[in-house]
Amino acid sequence: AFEYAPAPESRAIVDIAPSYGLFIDGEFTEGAQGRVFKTVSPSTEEVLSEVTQADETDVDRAVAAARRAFGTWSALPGSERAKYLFRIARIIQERSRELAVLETLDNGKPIRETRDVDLPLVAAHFFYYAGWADKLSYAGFGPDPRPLGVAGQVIPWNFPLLMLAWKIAPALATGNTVVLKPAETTPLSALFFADVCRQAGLPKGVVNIVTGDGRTGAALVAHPDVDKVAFTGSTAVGKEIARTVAGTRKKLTLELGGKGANIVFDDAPIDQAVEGIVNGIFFNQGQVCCAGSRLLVQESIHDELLDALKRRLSTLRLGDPLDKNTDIGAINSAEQLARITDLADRGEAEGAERWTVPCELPSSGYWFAPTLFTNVTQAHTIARDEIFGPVLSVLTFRTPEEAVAKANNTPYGLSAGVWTEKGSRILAVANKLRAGVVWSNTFNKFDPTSPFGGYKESGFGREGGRHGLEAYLDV
Ligand code: TXE
Repeated sequence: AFEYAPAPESRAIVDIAPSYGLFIDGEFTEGAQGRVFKTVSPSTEEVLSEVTQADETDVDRAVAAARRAFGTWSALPGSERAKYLFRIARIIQERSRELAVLETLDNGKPIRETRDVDLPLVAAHFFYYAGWADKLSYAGFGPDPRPLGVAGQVIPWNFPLLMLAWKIAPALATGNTVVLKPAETTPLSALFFADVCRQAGLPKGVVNIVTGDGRTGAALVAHPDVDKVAFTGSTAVGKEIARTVAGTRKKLTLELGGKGANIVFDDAPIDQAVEGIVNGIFFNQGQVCCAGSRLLVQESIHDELLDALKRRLSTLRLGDPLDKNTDIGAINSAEQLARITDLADRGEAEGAERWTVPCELPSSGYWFAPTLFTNVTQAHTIARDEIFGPVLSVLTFRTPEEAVAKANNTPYGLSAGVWTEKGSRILAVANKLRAGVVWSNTFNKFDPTSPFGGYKESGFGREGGRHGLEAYLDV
Protein backbone atom coordinates (compact mmCIF):
# COMPACT_ATOMS: atom_id res chain seq x y z
CA ALA A 1 0.00 0.00 0.00
CA PHE A 2 3.00 2.29 0.36
CA GLU A 3 5.06 3.59 -2.49
CA TYR A 4 8.77 4.02 -2.34
CA ALA A 5 11.37 5.91 -4.22
CA PRO A 6 14.19 3.80 -5.73
CA ALA A 7 16.04 1.54 -3.33
CA PRO A 8 17.68 3.53 -0.54
CA GLU A 9 20.96 1.69 -0.63
CA SER A 10 23.36 4.54 0.04
CA ARG A 11 24.34 5.84 3.45
CA ALA A 12 24.82 9.28 1.92
CA ILE A 13 21.04 9.60 2.02
CA VAL A 14 21.05 10.30 5.73
CA ASP A 15 22.88 12.96 7.73
CA ILE A 16 24.21 11.62 11.00
CA ALA A 17 25.45 14.26 13.43
CA PRO A 18 28.72 13.52 15.25
CA SER A 19 26.88 13.82 18.58
CA TYR A 20 23.33 13.98 19.90
CA GLY A 21 21.78 15.43 23.02
CA LEU A 22 18.55 14.40 24.71
CA PHE A 23 15.17 15.48 23.37
CA ILE A 24 13.39 17.16 26.27
CA ASP A 25 10.57 19.70 26.14
CA GLY A 26 10.80 20.05 22.38
CA GLU A 27 14.54 20.82 22.30
CA PHE A 28 17.76 18.87 21.97
CA THR A 29 19.68 19.48 25.19
CA GLU A 30 22.88 18.25 26.81
CA GLY A 31 22.83 15.76 29.66
CA ALA A 32 23.51 17.04 33.17
CA GLN A 33 26.70 15.02 33.59
CA GLY A 34 27.98 15.47 30.04
CA ARG A 35 28.47 11.69 29.78
CA VAL A 36 28.27 10.14 26.32
CA PHE A 37 28.55 6.72 24.67
CA LYS A 38 29.21 5.64 21.12
CA THR A 39 26.82 3.91 18.81
CA VAL A 40 28.44 1.74 16.14
CA SER A 41 27.32 0.12 12.94
CA PRO A 42 27.21 -3.61 13.75
CA SER A 43 28.10 -4.58 10.19
CA THR A 44 31.38 -2.63 10.14
CA GLU A 45 32.02 -1.56 13.77
CA GLU A 46 32.33 1.99 12.42
CA VAL A 47 31.40 4.61 15.04
CA LEU A 48 28.25 6.34 13.78
CA SER A 49 27.81 8.94 16.49
CA GLU A 50 28.15 9.87 20.13
CA VAL A 51 24.98 9.84 22.16
CA THR A 52 24.13 11.18 25.61
CA GLN A 53 23.99 8.89 28.63
CA ALA A 54 21.04 10.35 30.55
CA ASP A 55 21.14 10.16 34.33
CA GLU A 56 18.43 10.54 36.97
CA THR A 57 18.45 14.34 36.75
CA ASP A 58 17.87 14.19 33.00
CA VAL A 59 15.10 11.64 33.40
CA ASP A 60 13.55 13.89 36.02
CA ARG A 61 13.68 16.83 33.62
CA ALA A 62 12.05 14.76 30.86
CA VAL A 63 9.28 13.48 33.14
CA ALA A 64 8.62 17.02 34.37
CA ALA A 65 8.31 18.23 30.76
CA ALA A 66 5.91 15.40 29.96
CA ARG A 67 3.89 16.24 33.08
CA ARG A 68 3.65 19.92 32.11
CA ALA A 69 2.52 18.99 28.61
CA PHE A 70 -0.06 16.48 29.82
CA GLY A 71 -2.73 18.97 30.87
CA THR A 72 -3.00 20.69 27.49
CA TRP A 73 -2.41 17.58 25.40
CA SER A 74 -5.01 15.46 27.18
CA ALA A 75 -7.54 18.31 26.99
CA LEU A 76 -7.27 18.61 23.20
CA PRO A 77 -10.21 17.16 21.30
CA GLY A 78 -9.26 13.74 19.91
CA SER A 79 -9.66 15.12 16.40
CA GLU A 80 -6.85 17.63 17.11
CA ARG A 81 -4.52 14.95 18.48
CA ALA A 82 -5.33 12.89 15.39
CA LYS A 83 -4.07 15.69 13.14
CA TYR A 84 -0.64 15.56 14.78
CA LEU A 85 -0.50 11.77 14.47
CA PHE A 86 -1.53 11.88 10.81
CA ARG A 87 1.15 14.51 10.23
CA ILE A 88 3.78 12.33 11.92
CA ALA A 89 2.70 9.34 9.81
CA ARG A 90 3.03 11.33 6.60
CA ILE A 91 6.43 12.76 7.53
CA ILE A 92 7.64 9.23 8.28
CA GLN A 93 6.49 8.18 4.81
CA GLU A 94 8.16 11.17 3.21
CA ARG A 95 11.42 10.56 5.10
CA SER A 96 11.30 6.77 4.98
CA ARG A 97 14.38 6.45 2.77
CA GLU A 98 16.50 8.33 5.30
CA LEU A 99 14.96 6.45 8.19
CA ALA A 100 15.41 3.05 6.55
CA VAL A 101 19.10 3.71 5.91
CA LEU A 102 19.63 5.08 9.41
CA GLU A 103 17.91 2.08 11.01
CA THR A 104 19.90 -0.35 8.91
CA LEU A 105 23.18 1.38 9.76
CA ASP A 106 22.49 1.43 13.50
CA ASN A 107 20.86 -1.99 13.77
CA GLY A 108 22.52 -4.13 11.07
CA LYS A 109 19.29 -5.45 9.53
CA PRO A 110 18.95 -5.73 5.74
CA ILE A 111 17.68 -2.59 4.00
CA ARG A 112 15.11 -4.75 2.22
CA GLU A 113 13.50 -5.35 5.62
CA THR A 114 13.71 -1.78 6.96
CA ARG A 115 12.41 -0.44 3.66
CA ASP A 116 9.65 -2.99 3.02
CA VAL A 117 8.62 -4.09 6.51
CA ASP A 118 9.70 -1.80 9.35
CA LEU A 119 9.03 1.60 7.79
CA PRO A 120 5.63 0.80 6.24
CA LEU A 121 4.52 -0.70 9.57
CA VAL A 122 5.78 2.32 11.51
CA ALA A 123 3.75 4.68 9.32
CA ALA A 124 0.77 2.31 9.43
CA HIS A 125 0.74 2.37 13.24
CA PHE A 126 0.61 6.16 13.35
CA PHE A 127 -2.16 6.23 10.73
CA TYR A 128 -4.09 3.54 12.56
CA TYR A 129 -3.95 5.14 16.01
CA ALA A 130 -4.58 8.58 14.55
CA GLY A 131 -7.86 7.09 13.41
CA TRP A 132 -8.76 6.06 16.96
CA ALA A 133 -7.97 9.42 18.63
CA ASP A 134 -11.44 10.91 18.05
CA LYS A 135 -13.35 7.62 18.47
CA LEU A 136 -12.32 6.59 21.96
CA SER A 137 -15.83 6.95 23.32
CA TYR A 138 -16.98 4.37 20.77
CA ALA A 139 -14.25 1.88 21.62
CA GLY A 140 -16.25 0.06 24.26
CA PHE A 141 -14.43 1.64 27.20
CA GLY A 142 -17.44 3.64 28.35
CA PRO A 143 -18.38 7.20 27.41
CA ASP A 144 -15.40 8.97 28.97
CA PRO A 145 -12.15 6.99 28.89
CA ARG A 146 -9.26 8.99 30.40
CA PRO A 147 -5.56 8.98 29.67
CA LEU A 148 -3.27 7.78 32.46
CA GLY A 149 -0.78 10.65 32.41
CA VAL A 150 2.95 10.28 31.77
CA ALA A 151 4.04 7.04 30.10
CA GLY A 152 7.61 5.81 30.65
CA GLN A 153 8.50 3.54 27.76
CA VAL A 154 11.62 1.38 27.41
CA ILE A 155 12.26 -0.38 24.11
CA PRO A 156 14.78 -2.86 22.69
CA TRP A 157 17.12 -2.79 19.71
CA ASN A 158 15.65 -5.39 17.39
CA PHE A 159 12.96 -3.14 15.84
CA PRO A 160 13.96 0.27 17.21
CA LEU A 161 11.57 2.46 15.26
CA LEU A 162 8.72 -0.05 15.09
CA MET A 163 8.81 -0.61 18.85
CA LEU A 164 8.76 3.16 19.26
CA ALA A 165 5.68 3.35 17.04
CA TRP A 166 3.94 0.52 18.94
CA LYS A 167 4.47 2.47 22.14
CA ILE A 168 4.15 6.14 21.19
CA ALA A 169 1.23 6.03 18.72
CA PRO A 170 -1.41 4.57 21.11
CA ALA A 171 -0.09 6.64 24.03
CA LEU A 172 -0.50 9.91 22.14
CA ALA A 173 -3.83 8.96 20.55
CA THR A 174 -5.29 8.39 24.02
CA GLY A 175 -3.97 11.72 25.35
CA ASN A 176 -0.95 10.56 27.35
CA THR A 177 2.48 12.16 27.14
CA VAL A 178 5.65 10.15 26.79
CA VAL A 179 9.24 9.73 27.91
CA LEU A 180 10.83 7.01 25.81
CA LYS A 181 14.22 5.37 26.23
CA PRO A 182 15.57 3.57 23.17
CA ALA A 183 18.10 0.75 23.50
CA GLU A 184 21.73 1.77 23.89
CA THR A 185 22.87 0.05 20.69
CA THR A 186 20.17 1.64 18.51
CA PRO A 187 19.38 5.18 19.65
CA LEU A 188 19.57 6.98 16.31
CA SER A 189 16.14 6.39 14.78
CA ALA A 190 14.43 7.53 18.00
CA LEU A 191 16.47 10.76 17.87
CA PHE A 192 15.51 11.17 14.23
CA PHE A 193 11.90 10.65 15.31
CA ALA A 194 12.31 13.52 17.77
CA ASP A 195 13.04 15.68 14.75
CA VAL A 196 9.93 14.30 13.03
CA CYS A 197 7.90 15.42 16.07
CA ARG A 198 9.37 18.91 15.76
CA GLN A 199 8.61 18.98 12.06
CA ALA A 200 5.04 17.93 12.78
CA GLY A 201 4.70 20.83 15.21
CA LEU A 202 3.90 18.49 18.10
CA PRO A 203 3.54 20.61 21.25
CA LYS A 204 6.72 20.60 23.33
CA GLY A 205 6.99 18.01 26.07
CA VAL A 206 4.43 15.62 24.56
CA VAL A 207 7.25 13.31 23.39
CA ASN A 208 10.63 13.23 25.14
CA ILE A 209 13.51 10.92 24.21
CA VAL A 210 16.18 10.05 26.77
CA THR A 211 19.09 7.93 25.57
CA GLY A 212 21.24 5.74 27.79
CA ASP A 213 21.68 2.18 28.98
CA GLY A 214 19.78 0.07 31.52
CA ARG A 215 20.49 2.57 34.28
CA THR A 216 18.57 5.24 32.39
CA GLY A 217 15.74 2.76 31.83
CA ALA A 218 15.71 1.85 35.53
CA ALA A 219 15.58 5.54 36.53
CA LEU A 220 12.61 6.11 34.20
CA VAL A 221 10.72 3.06 35.47
CA ALA A 222 11.31 4.06 39.11
CA HIS A 223 10.43 7.74 38.65
CA PRO A 224 7.57 8.59 41.06
CA ASP A 225 5.78 10.83 38.57
CA VAL A 226 5.47 8.19 35.85
CA ASP A 227 1.93 6.80 35.68
CA LYS A 228 2.42 3.97 33.25
CA VAL A 229 5.37 1.80 32.31
CA ALA A 230 5.59 -0.05 29.00
CA PHE A 231 8.55 -2.34 28.39
CA THR A 232 9.72 -4.58 25.59
CA GLY A 233 12.91 -6.54 26.20
CA SER A 234 14.37 -9.50 28.04
CA THR A 235 12.35 -11.55 30.49
CA ALA A 236 14.95 -10.98 33.20
CA VAL A 237 14.71 -7.19 32.96
CA GLY A 238 10.91 -7.43 32.63
CA LYS A 239 10.74 -9.24 35.96
CA GLU A 240 13.02 -6.65 37.55
CA ILE A 241 10.74 -3.88 36.27
CA ALA A 242 7.67 -5.71 37.61
CA ARG A 243 9.34 -5.78 41.04
CA THR A 244 10.11 -2.04 40.85
CA VAL A 245 6.57 -1.17 39.84
CA ALA A 246 4.91 -3.50 42.37
CA GLY A 247 3.50 -1.51 45.27
CA THR A 248 3.27 1.72 43.27
CA ARG A 249 0.25 3.17 41.49
CA LYS A 250 1.85 2.61 38.10
CA LYS A 251 0.26 0.51 35.41
CA LEU A 252 2.49 -1.91 33.58
CA THR A 253 2.63 -3.81 30.32
CA LEU A 254 5.47 -6.18 29.47
CA GLU A 255 6.38 -7.71 26.14
CA LEU A 256 9.16 -10.20 26.76
CA GLY A 257 10.88 -13.17 25.19
CA GLY A 258 9.54 -16.11 23.23
CA LYS A 259 10.29 -19.57 21.92
CA GLY A 260 7.78 -19.85 19.10
CA ALA A 261 6.91 -23.21 17.56
CA ASN A 262 6.35 -23.55 13.83
CA ILE A 263 4.30 -26.77 13.50
CA VAL A 264 4.36 -28.42 10.08
CA PHE A 265 1.93 -31.28 9.39
CA ASP A 266 2.51 -33.87 6.68
CA ASP A 267 -0.18 -32.40 4.41
CA ALA A 268 1.35 -28.89 4.42
CA PRO A 269 2.42 -27.37 1.08
CA ILE A 270 6.15 -27.95 1.45
CA ASP A 271 7.48 -25.04 -0.61
CA GLN A 272 5.22 -22.57 1.13
CA ALA A 273 6.15 -24.01 4.53
CA VAL A 274 9.85 -23.69 3.71
CA GLU A 275 9.39 -19.98 2.95
CA GLY A 276 7.46 -19.55 6.20
CA ILE A 277 10.10 -21.37 8.23
CA VAL A 278 12.87 -19.24 6.70
CA ASN A 279 10.91 -16.04 7.31
CA GLY A 280 10.02 -17.27 10.80
CA ILE A 281 13.57 -17.66 12.04
CA PHE A 282 15.89 -15.76 9.69
CA PHE A 283 13.92 -12.51 9.36
CA ASN A 284 15.99 -9.87 11.22
CA GLN A 285 18.65 -12.56 11.88
CA GLY A 286 16.22 -14.28 14.23
CA GLN A 287 16.35 -11.35 16.64
CA VAL A 288 12.58 -11.34 16.90
CA CYS A 289 10.61 -12.05 20.08
CA CYS A 290 7.95 -13.95 18.13
CA ALA A 291 10.46 -15.85 15.93
CA GLY A 292 9.57 -19.42 14.95
CA SER A 293 12.72 -20.65 16.63
CA ARG A 294 11.48 -24.22 17.10
CA LEU A 295 10.44 -26.18 14.03
CA LEU A 296 8.09 -29.03 14.97
CA VAL A 297 7.84 -31.27 11.92
CA GLN A 298 5.66 -34.35 11.54
CA GLU A 299 8.00 -37.33 11.52
CA SER A 300 6.87 -38.72 8.13
CA ILE A 301 8.01 -35.59 6.24
CA HIS A 302 11.10 -34.78 8.30
CA ASP A 303 13.70 -35.75 5.71
CA GLU A 304 11.87 -34.27 2.74
CA LEU A 305 11.27 -30.96 4.55
CA LEU A 306 14.83 -30.71 5.86
CA ASP A 307 16.27 -31.35 2.39
CA ALA A 308 14.08 -28.62 0.90
CA LEU A 309 14.91 -26.27 3.77
CA LYS A 310 18.67 -26.73 3.40
CA ARG A 311 18.43 -26.14 -0.36
CA ARG A 312 16.53 -22.90 0.26
CA LEU A 313 18.90 -21.77 3.01
CA SER A 314 21.86 -22.25 0.72
CA THR A 315 20.47 -19.47 -1.50
CA LEU A 316 20.39 -16.87 1.31
CA ARG A 317 22.81 -13.98 0.81
CA LEU A 318 24.60 -12.75 3.91
CA GLY A 319 26.48 -9.46 3.79
CA ASP A 320 26.30 -5.67 3.58
CA PRO A 321 22.91 -4.74 5.06
CA LEU A 322 22.73 -1.67 2.80
CA ASP A 323 22.86 -3.89 -0.29
CA LYS A 324 19.27 -4.39 -1.35
CA ASN A 325 20.01 -7.99 -2.37
CA THR A 326 21.09 -8.97 1.14
CA ASP A 327 18.88 -11.42 3.04
CA ILE A 328 20.91 -11.83 6.24
CA GLY A 329 22.50 -8.80 7.89
CA ALA A 330 24.66 -8.38 10.97
CA ILE A 331 23.90 -9.33 14.57
CA ASN A 332 23.13 -6.18 16.55
CA SER A 333 25.99 -6.23 19.05
CA ALA A 334 29.06 -8.12 20.19
CA GLU A 335 27.14 -9.09 23.36
CA GLN A 336 24.26 -10.55 21.37
CA LEU A 337 26.68 -12.40 19.08
CA ALA A 338 28.39 -13.90 22.15
CA ARG A 339 25.00 -15.03 23.53
CA ILE A 340 24.04 -16.69 20.26
CA THR A 341 27.46 -18.33 19.89
CA ASP A 342 27.33 -19.66 23.44
CA LEU A 343 23.87 -21.18 23.05
CA ALA A 344 24.67 -22.72 19.66
CA ASP A 345 27.86 -24.26 21.09
CA ARG A 346 25.83 -25.63 23.94
CA GLY A 347 23.43 -27.23 21.46
CA GLU A 348 26.33 -29.05 19.87
CA ALA A 349 27.87 -30.03 23.21
CA GLU A 350 24.53 -31.49 24.32
CA GLY A 351 24.42 -33.73 21.26
CA ALA A 352 22.21 -31.97 18.69
CA GLU A 353 23.39 -32.10 15.08
CA ARG A 354 24.57 -28.75 13.72
CA TRP A 355 24.29 -27.64 10.10
CA THR A 356 25.43 -24.22 8.95
CA VAL A 357 24.69 -22.44 5.70
CA PRO A 358 27.92 -22.43 3.72
CA CYS A 359 28.89 -18.75 3.47
CA GLU A 360 31.79 -16.44 4.10
CA LEU A 361 31.51 -14.07 7.05
CA PRO A 362 32.84 -10.50 6.65
CA SER A 363 36.05 -9.85 8.57
CA SER A 364 34.72 -6.94 10.65
CA GLY A 365 31.33 -6.56 12.33
CA TYR A 366 29.17 -9.08 14.17
CA TRP A 367 28.05 -12.02 12.08
CA PHE A 368 26.49 -15.42 12.58
CA ALA A 369 25.72 -17.76 9.69
CA PRO A 370 22.19 -19.22 9.55
CA THR A 371 22.26 -22.47 11.49
CA LEU A 372 20.01 -25.53 11.87
CA PHE A 373 20.03 -28.06 14.66
CA THR A 374 18.44 -31.47 14.06
CA ASN A 375 18.04 -34.37 16.51
CA VAL A 376 16.94 -31.83 19.10
CA THR A 377 15.02 -33.11 22.11
CA GLN A 378 12.98 -31.15 24.60
CA ALA A 379 15.73 -31.61 27.17
CA HIS A 380 18.22 -29.61 25.10
CA THR A 381 18.94 -26.04 26.14
CA ILE A 382 18.41 -24.88 22.54
CA ALA A 383 14.85 -26.25 22.67
CA ARG A 384 14.05 -24.23 25.78
CA ASP A 385 16.06 -21.00 25.95
CA GLU A 386 15.46 -18.03 23.69
CA ILE A 387 18.52 -17.75 21.42
CA PHE A 388 17.45 -14.55 19.65
CA GLY A 389 19.60 -15.29 16.65
CA PRO A 390 19.55 -17.11 13.28
CA VAL A 391 19.42 -20.57 14.83
CA LEU A 392 16.59 -23.05 14.27
CA SER A 393 16.02 -26.07 16.52
CA VAL A 394 14.22 -28.91 14.75
CA LEU A 395 12.06 -31.38 16.70
CA THR A 396 9.61 -34.01 15.46
CA PHE A 397 6.12 -35.17 16.42
CA ARG A 398 3.70 -37.90 15.33
CA THR A 399 0.22 -36.74 16.36
CA PRO A 400 -1.48 -33.35 16.69
CA GLU A 401 -1.69 -33.94 20.46
CA GLU A 402 2.06 -34.44 20.65
CA ALA A 403 2.64 -31.31 18.55
CA VAL A 404 0.48 -29.23 20.89
CA ALA A 405 2.15 -30.66 24.00
CA LYS A 406 5.62 -29.93 22.66
CA ALA A 407 4.72 -26.48 21.39
CA ASN A 408 3.33 -25.57 24.82
CA ASN A 409 6.26 -27.06 26.70
CA THR A 410 8.01 -23.74 27.28
CA PRO A 411 7.77 -21.00 29.88
CA TYR A 412 7.03 -18.59 27.02
CA GLY A 413 3.84 -18.08 25.03
CA LEU A 414 4.20 -15.44 22.37
CA SER A 415 3.82 -17.00 18.93
CA ALA A 416 3.21 -20.18 16.96
CA GLY A 417 2.59 -21.28 13.39
CA VAL A 418 0.44 -24.14 12.08
CA TRP A 419 0.99 -25.50 8.57
CA THR A 420 -1.66 -27.83 7.16
CA GLU A 421 -4.22 -27.89 4.37
CA LYS A 422 -6.95 -28.90 6.83
CA GLY A 423 -8.88 -25.89 8.10
CA SER A 424 -10.46 -27.87 10.92
CA ARG A 425 -7.04 -28.92 12.16
CA ILE A 426 -5.76 -25.35 12.13
CA LEU A 427 -8.56 -24.31 14.48
CA ALA A 428 -8.33 -27.40 16.68
CA VAL A 429 -4.58 -26.98 17.16
CA ALA A 430 -4.56 -23.17 17.40
CA ASN A 431 -7.19 -23.22 20.14
CA LYS A 432 -4.96 -25.43 22.28
CA LEU A 433 -1.78 -23.41 21.81
CA ARG A 434 -0.86 -21.10 24.66
CA ALA A 435 0.47 -18.29 22.50
CA GLY A 436 -0.58 -14.70 21.95
CA VAL A 437 -0.52 -15.08 18.18
CA VAL A 438 -0.98 -18.17 16.02
CA TRP A 439 -0.34 -17.82 12.31
CA SER A 440 -1.65 -20.43 9.92
CA ASN A 441 0.18 -21.18 6.69
CA THR A 442 2.22 -18.02 7.13
CA PHE A 443 4.51 -16.51 9.77
CA ASN A 444 5.70 -13.15 11.09
CA LYS A 445 2.83 -11.20 9.57
CA PHE A 446 2.04 -7.99 11.43
CA ASP A 447 -0.73 -5.48 11.19
CA PRO A 448 -1.60 -2.49 13.36
CA THR A 449 -5.20 -3.66 13.68
CA SER A 450 -4.19 -6.89 15.47
CA PRO A 451 -3.38 -7.08 19.16
CA PHE A 452 0.06 -8.54 19.92
CA GLY A 453 1.40 -9.83 23.21
CA GLY A 454 2.23 -12.83 25.31
CA TYR A 455 0.96 -15.58 27.56
CA LYS A 456 3.00 -16.87 30.50
CA GLU A 457 6.54 -15.47 30.77
CA SER A 458 6.21 -13.65 27.45
CA GLY A 459 4.52 -10.88 29.41
CA PHE A 460 1.12 -9.29 29.72
CA GLY A 461 -0.93 -6.59 28.09
CA ARG A 462 -1.49 -6.17 24.37
CA GLU A 463 -0.09 -3.72 21.85
CA GLY A 464 -1.80 -3.02 18.55
CA GLY A 465 -5.44 -2.96 17.63
CA ARG A 466 -8.22 -1.69 19.85
CA HIS A 467 -6.75 -3.72 22.73
CA GLY A 468 -3.60 -1.61 22.50
CA LEU A 469 -5.62 1.40 23.65
CA GLU A 470 -6.52 -0.31 26.92
CA ALA A 471 -2.98 -0.06 28.21
CA TYR A 472 -3.19 3.74 28.11
CA LEU A 473 -6.67 4.41 29.44
CA ASP A 474 -8.53 4.54 32.71
CA VAL A 475 -12.10 3.50 32.15
O1 TXE B 1 17.84 -6.93 26.67
P1 TXE B 1 17.48 -5.89 27.79
P2 TXE B 1 19.27 -7.21 26.00
C1 TXE B 1 15.94 -10.89 24.83
C2 TXE B 1 16.79 -11.73 23.90
C3 TXE B 1 18.16 -11.17 24.12
C4 TXE B 1 18.12 -10.87 25.59
C5 TXE B 1 19.08 -9.82 26.07
O2 TXE B 1 16.74 -13.07 24.31
O3 TXE B 1 19.15 -12.12 23.82
O4 TXE B 1 16.81 -10.39 25.80
O5 TXE B 1 18.99 -8.62 25.32
C6 TXE B 1 16.76 -1.59 28.90
N1 TXE B 1 15.53 -1.21 33.87
N2 TXE B 1 15.29 -9.78 24.17
O6 TXE B 1 20.30 -7.39 27.04
O7 TXE B 1 18.62 -5.71 28.72
C7 TXE B 1 17.87 -1.57 27.88
O8 TXE B 1 18.65 -0.42 28.03
C8 TXE B 1 14.96 -0.64 32.80
C9 TXE B 1 13.95 -10.01 23.70
O9 TXE B 1 19.51 -6.20 24.98
O10 TXE B 1 16.18 -6.33 28.35
C10 TXE B 1 17.06 -1.64 26.59
O11 TXE B 1 16.54 -0.36 26.28
N3 TXE B 1 15.41 -0.82 31.55
C11 TXE B 1 13.28 -8.77 23.35
C12 TXE B 1 15.92 -2.57 26.94
O12 TXE B 1 15.83 -2.53 28.37
C13 TXE B 1 16.47 -1.63 31.36
C14 TXE B 1 14.07 -7.69 22.72
C15 TXE B 1 16.10 -4.03 26.49
O13 TXE B 1 17.31 -4.51 27.00
C16 TXE B 1 17.11 -2.26 32.44
C17 TXE B 1 15.39 -7.57 23.30
C18 TXE B 1 16.60 -2.03 33.74
N4 TXE B 1 17.12 -2.59 34.83
C19 TXE B 1 15.95 -8.62 23.95
N5 TXE B 1 18.14 -3.00 31.96
C20 TXE B 1 11.92 -8.84 22.80
N6 TXE B 1 10.92 -9.13 23.64
O14 TXE B 1 11.69 -8.57 21.64
C21 TXE B 1 18.13 -2.86 30.62
N7 TXE B 1 17.14 -2.02 30.25
